[in-house]
Amino acid sequence: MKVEIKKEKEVKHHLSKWIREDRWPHIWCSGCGIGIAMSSMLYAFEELNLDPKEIAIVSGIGCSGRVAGYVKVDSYHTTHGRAIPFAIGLKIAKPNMKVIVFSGDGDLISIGGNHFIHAARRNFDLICICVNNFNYGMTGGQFGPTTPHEAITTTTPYGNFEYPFNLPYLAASAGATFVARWTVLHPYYLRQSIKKALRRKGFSFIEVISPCPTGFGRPNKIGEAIDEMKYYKEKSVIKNRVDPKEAELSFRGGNIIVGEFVEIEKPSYIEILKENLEKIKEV
Ligand SMILES: Cc1ncc(C[n+]2csc(CCOP(=O)(O)OP(=O)(O)O)c2C)c(N)n1
Ligand code: SF4
Repeated sequence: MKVEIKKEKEVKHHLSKWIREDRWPHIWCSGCGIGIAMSSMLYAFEELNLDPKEIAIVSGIGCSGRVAGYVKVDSYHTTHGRAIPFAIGLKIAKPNMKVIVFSGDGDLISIGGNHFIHAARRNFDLICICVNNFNYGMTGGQFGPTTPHEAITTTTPYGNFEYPFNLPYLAASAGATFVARWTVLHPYYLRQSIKKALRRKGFSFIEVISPCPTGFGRPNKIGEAIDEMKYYKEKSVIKNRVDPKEAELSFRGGNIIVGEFVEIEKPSYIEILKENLEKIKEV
């Protein structure tokens, strides 16, 4: 029997419908976790049988922010820290679209932190996926608001003396109605949480803990990306519905608590907006 071997260019990836292949190769370092976070989202689209025309992705600047450019849907690579306000404008103009903000911890929580807390407070209808690699990967591994205490970065060569945010706790206390955390070693659960977020209203926040072997793993002697993945395997504990205040995240021997922590119903911003516009019309 003659076996026909397809040329490399003829072999299509089963997610190719969702990828702008003309942008390949991507910029990510080998062992970076952003690709797993992105493909988990693409599998979620595929499994929900979504129409690419009903999705928009907005990113800020950074390695994680490159996702907007790689996914074949309406996408916007905005300025640093401004993905959320851009996405808010888009969702108000196109309320039937599923608007996803996909960006890094520095982009969303440092320069974009103010937008983040107010979007959560308003229960604005967005899905916010935050790749947390504990540093500013793209610009050379500086420390940021999620860098663990005592961690070494290019700007904290003697150890970070600040304390980091616990992102699920921040999101929940600001008002987010769906809050989850997974590592990139949990792609199945991550995909399920993204699917859940795609089916609901209001502000959904999903933190994805991801290795940045270049900016964070190396200076902190974690080893290669595979060693960080082994750490996730040994230390991750799934605790769904735990109070996010108790969701520990340790890089010095403690645990990484993952799971879906918050899922509550509250009127979403778009619902309230529509209701109020109707009231004004009656006046
Ligand atoms: C106004 C402004 N300030 C600073 C920068 C430089 N800058 C680009 S990306 C980045 C940080 C990105 O970090 P993060 O969001 O954690 O993403 P990562 O690269 O780790 O995925 C910074 C500070 C910029 N582009 N614009
Ligand atoms: S610098 Fe870090 S976050 Fe950026 S692509 Fe490399 S591993 Fe990924």
